[in-house]
Amino acid sequence: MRTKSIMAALAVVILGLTLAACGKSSGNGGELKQIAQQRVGDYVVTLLSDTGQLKQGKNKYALEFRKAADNQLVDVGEVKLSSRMPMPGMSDMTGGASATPSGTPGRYTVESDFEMRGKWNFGATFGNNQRVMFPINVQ
Ligand SMILES: [Cu+2]
Repeated sequence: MRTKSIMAALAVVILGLTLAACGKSSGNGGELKQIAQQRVGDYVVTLLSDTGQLKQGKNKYALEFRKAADNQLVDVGEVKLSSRMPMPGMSDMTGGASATPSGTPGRYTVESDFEMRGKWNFGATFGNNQRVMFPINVQ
């Protein structure tokens, strides 16, 4: 009787540890959901996050560059970001945004701050001065 309940408790602990381990690995190159995608010249540029959404405030997510021809990740050198929200009757609101190489060529880690919910224009300049612009709905 007692042994059984100890075994049951152990099983719960082991299951918990397994789930925790899975949760950790998925945050780093695991299952990411697409937020938005644009084709620019020979590139397909994709924004990805754990949830597939961006929320008000600070966000950490991924920006990927692939060659359209073979869908393989491709390094594009330095990536510069701009994050602006058009405000009626006022100058645009801007949000800080930076992209750093993630260690996987073609994949960058983005940190940005969206002060308000609503529609933002999220832009990236990369490679040979190519530009991509994503209209994003921040939740
Ligand atoms: Cu605003």
